[in-house]
Amino acid sequence: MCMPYRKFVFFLLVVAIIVVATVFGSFGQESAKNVRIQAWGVFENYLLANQNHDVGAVSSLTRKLSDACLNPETESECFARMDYVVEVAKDLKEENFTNVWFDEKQIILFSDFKPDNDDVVSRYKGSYIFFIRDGNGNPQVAGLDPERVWSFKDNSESSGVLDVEEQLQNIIDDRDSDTIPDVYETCINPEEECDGTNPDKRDTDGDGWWDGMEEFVIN
Ligand SMILES: [Ca+2]
Ligand SMILES: [Ca+2]
Repeated sequence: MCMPYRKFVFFLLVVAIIVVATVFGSFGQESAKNVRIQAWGVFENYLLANQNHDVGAVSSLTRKLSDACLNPETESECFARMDYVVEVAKDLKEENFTNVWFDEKQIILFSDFKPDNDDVVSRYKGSYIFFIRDGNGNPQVAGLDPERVWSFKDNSESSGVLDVEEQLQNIIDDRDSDTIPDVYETCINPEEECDGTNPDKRDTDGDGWWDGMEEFVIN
């Protein structure tokens, strides 16, 4: 029995929507993947340039060269800074940087935050690499946070409300994806330092830089 004409048109429409959604979805994924690969490549070259004390290469791969590297008289300090960068970054691995946020101005690569608890403190650890795009859109290394730690004192016994896992989750939840957890933007905990930025707005002041970029890189 033939499919009625209307049903057939409806069927075609559904197929078309699925195809378009799949194609656009894969473009989006591919784009994020490409940004991640490109940014990591820049970071690797940046580390190599630091390792080789290649001031020219570091300058082209980073947003801002250290003042010590602008003056030949402070070359030893410049090289010491380069060695420090290599030292703190040497254990970072590409396969851990599975996450990327990006727009036309900035890129953030970051690892999943993982629990790292001992008997006294509960905490999450993760790593960030910050990039700023140059005039051609190419990433330049702008900041490195190899071991970001979010920690808290377990108060599940006194509060009786949240267990440790829930408290951990609360301390890393970042609903506007700007690298500043909600608790540091909403100021709900008087014992914590607080930014007072908008937890639902990535770029609170509207200047194009995400709040986390401003706090950890730009300023
Ligand atoms: Ca946030
Ligand atoms: Ca901003």
